[in-house]
Amino acid sequence: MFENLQSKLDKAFKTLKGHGKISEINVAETVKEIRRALIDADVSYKIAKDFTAEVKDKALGQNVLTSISPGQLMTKIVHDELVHLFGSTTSELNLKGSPTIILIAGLQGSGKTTFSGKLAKYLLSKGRSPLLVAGDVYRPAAINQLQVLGEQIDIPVFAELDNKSPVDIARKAVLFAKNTSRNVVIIDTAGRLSIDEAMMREIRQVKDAVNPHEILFVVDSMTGQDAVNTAKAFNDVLNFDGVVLTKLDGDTRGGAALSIKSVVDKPIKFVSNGERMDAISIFHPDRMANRILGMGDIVSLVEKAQENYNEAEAERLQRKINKNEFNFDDFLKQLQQIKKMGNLKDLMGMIPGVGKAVKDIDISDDSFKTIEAIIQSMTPKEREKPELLNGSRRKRIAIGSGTSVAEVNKLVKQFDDMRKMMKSFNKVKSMGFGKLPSGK
Ligand SMILES: Nc1nc2c(ncn2[C@@H]2O[C@H](COP(=O)(O)OP(=O)(O)O)[C@@H](O)[C@H]2O)c(=O)[nH]1
Ligand SMILES: [Mg+2]
Repeated sequence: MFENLQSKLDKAFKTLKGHGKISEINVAETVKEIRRALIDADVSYKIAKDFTAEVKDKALGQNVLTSISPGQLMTKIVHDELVHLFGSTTSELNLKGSPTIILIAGLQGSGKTTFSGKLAKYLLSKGRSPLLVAGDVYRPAAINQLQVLGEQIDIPVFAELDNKSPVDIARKAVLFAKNTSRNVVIIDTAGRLSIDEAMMREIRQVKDAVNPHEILFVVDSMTGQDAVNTAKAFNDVLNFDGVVLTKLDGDTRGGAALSIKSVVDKPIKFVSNGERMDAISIFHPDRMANRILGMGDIVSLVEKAQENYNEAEAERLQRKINKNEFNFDDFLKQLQQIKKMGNLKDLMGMIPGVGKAVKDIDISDDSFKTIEAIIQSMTPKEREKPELLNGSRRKRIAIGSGTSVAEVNKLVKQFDDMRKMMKSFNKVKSMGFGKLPSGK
């Protein structure tokens, strides 16, 4: 999904070079590339332009922390902006009313009938008892299609083969639902190949007749900008409640998904990614942004680094490392810092290059406990000056910390290795990870 957009954004982030702050100069090329990537994904020029203006604003003047690269920071900024574009929060279905009436609208072929089945199955799994309604009365095949789906997922279908009035069918179906204790009525409707006045009038009449609690507009995400125009036309007539994006399993470029919320100001509620009845998911803006960027791990890394960054402390450490004065106290503090950020192995894995650099140094989350115990058994002087740790002191520390001399020796050795490693990175600030290679 969105592979093309993903690789273009990725490329854009890689053009961002430089250190310290993101500036007007080093961000210009990246922003241009991001805009191009969006337009190539069939996002309208205006949305792409507004999007990149916002990204640029947010990026300018931001400090690039040493534990992340400018490209990683940019990834995070673009991620946040994508989430914003998608409407930020997950929108639930309105399931009030007894029965809850859900009207499904959209063009022919957009996936309405398939989605109606999926939604029914989904709601059944949530403990609801849905009724499907065959409101596409013009083609017998359409009614049959819904009946076949209904049978497959074990959900009743209300259909009247000889009745050509969708309004009448919808009304009767609601009554039928009440009489048979079905608490959700899902009305599938007829679509046309393009926006058509008669179709709009008809679906509007169905709406007025049954007063749905939820009107979902179904749109084929492969149709790009067209999808956005269709959405607008439907919204003008129906004032629908939410959007369903179908066929996300195809090689859709992403334009529809990215634009629709900002054009109609209605949330995307569901996405469909396949023909099977279980190919339905609730739309989560943040997860979608992660998928588009294909870099969710970097986003959380940047978040964690930003949460835990303390500039003054970083500078203090920097000076100590330069003077080779980094000691066990600092080490302990850094460990505690790292622990706050979560699972160490995961963190290491997120950082390009570092995982490899420390692969022979055994610092697992569990060994934190031992390390902490050992350091805490050292006197302040010993922590400050690891050189003091002779044989008898090590023995005392081993006893005090409930470990062995071998373990103390191992830690001292690791600490030494780490000091060397840190010095070998050209600049070290926070978290003892050192300056990272740029790129992601
Ligand atoms: N790949 C894929 N195909 C879908 C999806 N949703 C629907 N389809 C297919 O698209 C075609 C039209 O779907 P249908 O539900 O009949 O659309 P309707 O005319 O709006 O009712 C059918 O062949 C479906 O199997 C989806 O999410 N992914
Ligand atoms: Mg249909």
